[in-house]
Amino acid sequence: MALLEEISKYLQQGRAKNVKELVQKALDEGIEPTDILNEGLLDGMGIIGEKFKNNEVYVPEVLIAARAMYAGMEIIRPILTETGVKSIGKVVIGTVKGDLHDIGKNLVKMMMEGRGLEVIDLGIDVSPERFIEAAKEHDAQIIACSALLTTTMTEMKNVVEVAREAGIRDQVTIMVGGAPVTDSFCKSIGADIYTADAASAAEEAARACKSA
Ligand code: B1M
Repeated sequence: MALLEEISKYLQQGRAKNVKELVQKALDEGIEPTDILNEGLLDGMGIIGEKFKNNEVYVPEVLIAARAMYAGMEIIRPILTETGVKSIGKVVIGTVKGDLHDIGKNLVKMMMEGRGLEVIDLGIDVSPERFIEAAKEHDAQIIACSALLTTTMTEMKNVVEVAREAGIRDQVTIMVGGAPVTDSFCKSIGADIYTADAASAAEEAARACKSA
């Protein structure tokens, strides 16, 4: 669809204002928010990611594209998070220590809110101790950790360890995700649930809260 391709293209160019306008236009034309997200915004970010890997673009361009991504996400956020249901559970979410990537984490948060979960967002660079402290403070059923770097995903193991040391391991479900994370990694560190994308993360979190 031409409009979604245009969104992807403007996002790659970091033109936040155009992205915002086109996302609104796509919504007005009745295009599904999830299609706008996947085929427009995420498509553009994926292309930027490839170029970043191949040294065709650098950190500043990636940051400008990320800003355009946020501009688009802000328009669809109210629709994706719209829910008439009372909170079905509490989730503490964050990007692990040493890691500053937050686009995927924010998407997971958005999808979870859309499923009727209350989400306490700890932001980026979150230490294991902070995750546990917040889970205790808010009496959360779920701790959700995001990591985008192979060097920071190992922090997830520390979250599991600190939860055990704090005596709350049996009371919380620990969810992990992010590009380098896999199901076998999840199992190897003793976490509970791995999901590959934001929508599945929200679905699994809702399921875990309902069966708790
Ligand atoms: Co960075 N970066 N980055 N970066 N960056 C990657 C991750 C990288 C793969 C790029 C590359 O080389 N191809 C690479 C990591 C290599 C590796 O470890 N294997 C990399 C690197 C190396 C770095 C720096 C070290 C670069 C440098 O400084 N030399 C540096 C590290 C900074 C730090 O964190 N300490 C760095 C910095 C940055 C920016 C600041 C410029 C920017 C982040 C801006 C921001 O987030 N606000 C940035 C970006 C944007 C990227 C890429 C291009 C895009 C990431 C993204 O947002 N994708 C990325 C390349 C790529 O991924 N192709 C790259 C879109 C987002 C929706 O996807 O976050 O994967 P993602 O989320 C997905 C799933 O993973 C999942 O749901 C989402 C989809 O539905 N998911 C979960 C995520 N969390 C989940 C949690 C769950 C479940 C699912 O349950 C709890």
